[in-house]
Amino acid sequence: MIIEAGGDKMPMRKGYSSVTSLIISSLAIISIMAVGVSAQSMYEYSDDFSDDRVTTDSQDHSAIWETHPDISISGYLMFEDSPAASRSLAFHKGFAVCCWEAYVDYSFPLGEQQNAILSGSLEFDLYDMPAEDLYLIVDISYSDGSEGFYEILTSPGHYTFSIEPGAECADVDVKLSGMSVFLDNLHVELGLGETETESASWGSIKAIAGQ
Ligand SMILES: [Ca+2]
Repeated sequence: MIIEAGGDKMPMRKGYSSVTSLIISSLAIISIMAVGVSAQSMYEYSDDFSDDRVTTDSQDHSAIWETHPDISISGYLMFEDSPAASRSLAFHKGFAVCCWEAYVDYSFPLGEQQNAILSGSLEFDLYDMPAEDLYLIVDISYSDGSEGFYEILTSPGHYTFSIEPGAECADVDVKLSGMSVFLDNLHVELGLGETETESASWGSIKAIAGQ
């Protein structure tokens, strides 16, 4: 419309108008991209193991026993009070060397979500079982293939880990495995960017640019 108003009678105005149009189009494109970057939400997941939600919230886990089995080849889990007298997830050692660790695997955020994980944190409390060697392996990996981390914890305490995947990461896998430990107060926070930047395709950009 601006170009038409300038017409052939006003070549200078036409040139100015083209630049103006280009600027407006550019601003519109930038605003779309900015929406994708700025639209963030916080995802949080907590489990104090006061109920059995881990059985449905985790992707996979060792067998969970109500009482200690007479013998278990593989490591196993139980809901037991920690030394802090709070119901927790206990990782018990299995009989066979091949598979004595108990484990629980999560994929966050739970459920199907169209998000890009920007950053986050993983926290939990770890307690040891009396008179036993303990360890818990924390294995974090990202769905975009960016480098995760792997750490072996050998002492009780409160732990916090940073979650810093690549920009295109949709899921973070958290695998916890070990023995002779109580896990409690698991907490995950993820800063999520909506994947609206993907909708700023050439089609939508051209539509806004009026091409
Ligand atoms: Ca608890």
